[in-house]
Amino acid sequence: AGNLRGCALLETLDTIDPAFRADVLNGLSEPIPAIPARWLYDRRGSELFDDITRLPSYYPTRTETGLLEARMEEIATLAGSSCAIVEFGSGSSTKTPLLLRALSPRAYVPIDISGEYLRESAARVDQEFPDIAVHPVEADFTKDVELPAAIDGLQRLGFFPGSTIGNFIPRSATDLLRHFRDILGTGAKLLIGMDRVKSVRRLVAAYDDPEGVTAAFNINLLRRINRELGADIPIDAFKHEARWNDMLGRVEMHLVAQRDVEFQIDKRTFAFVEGATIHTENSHKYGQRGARLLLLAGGWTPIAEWTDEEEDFALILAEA
Ligand code: AVI
Repeated sequence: AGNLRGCALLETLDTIDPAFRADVLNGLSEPIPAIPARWLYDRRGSELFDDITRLPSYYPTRTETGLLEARMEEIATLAGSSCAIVEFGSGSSTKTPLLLRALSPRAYVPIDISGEYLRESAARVDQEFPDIAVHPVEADFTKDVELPAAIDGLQRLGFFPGSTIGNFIPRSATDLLRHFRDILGTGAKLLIGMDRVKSVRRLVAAYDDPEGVTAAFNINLLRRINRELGADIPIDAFKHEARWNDMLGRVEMHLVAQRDVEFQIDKRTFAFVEGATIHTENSHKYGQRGARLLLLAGGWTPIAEWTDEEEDFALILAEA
């Protein structure tokens, strides 16, 4: 029986991601409790994010896709063909086929931390574009990434759509852009999507939809903590909130305690008074000059830029 218990214990420990545990325990112990946004994306979180991208109030995805469709000829001319396209965080992107069709690159290198998503998107591209060599790389693109030798000598175009750069605080965003430059090499180009500053009403609505999908996406993090770290957070004690932080130019997602609440994670007790929050995500928005400056500070020179009529979203092409 002792052995059996030992096995069961081992199994439980096995399934705990030590990085998740450390980020949650450390993050909740900070004076301003916060958990890094990357943990929002477990299987359910990724599904909910896919649902978010189709919401009427969430304009970024359809605006960026529309831009890619409308301006692809110009983008292709400036980005150049017979290259290798390297996509950072390929996820379940529906934008990639547009780019592949217009640029007919020799190779496509999707990089994603989730092996499952990566295999799915690689298989889809493989099937639809038999002439493009697909080389998936399962990796965290914020860390060391080795590009496949098969693309040596090919002109590289990095693709970072979706305004994911906005989920990094500016200091980390410039580090990440420099890291992309190191990965891709001098002479490379980068096509990046950035969400623009707009009315607070529209910004907040994009992150607090009437359908409640973004709320479910945020709350799912608490469910994940309970399930994966054996915690006992009363889910109904927290409410999703989206806030515009004007000083820092970003929409923030928070989980706000609706009453005084106490819970345990890994034998540690956490107490939140009514109104206290767990900060779960930042989504920075950039004006035209701010976006260009961010790229320049990250080692990239902007060479062209496209926006929609309302100037809600920008696609920028830059070179290293
Ligand atoms: C992935 N990222 C660009 C999204 C954003 O808009 O910042 C994540 C998101 N969070 C809530 N809604 C969407």
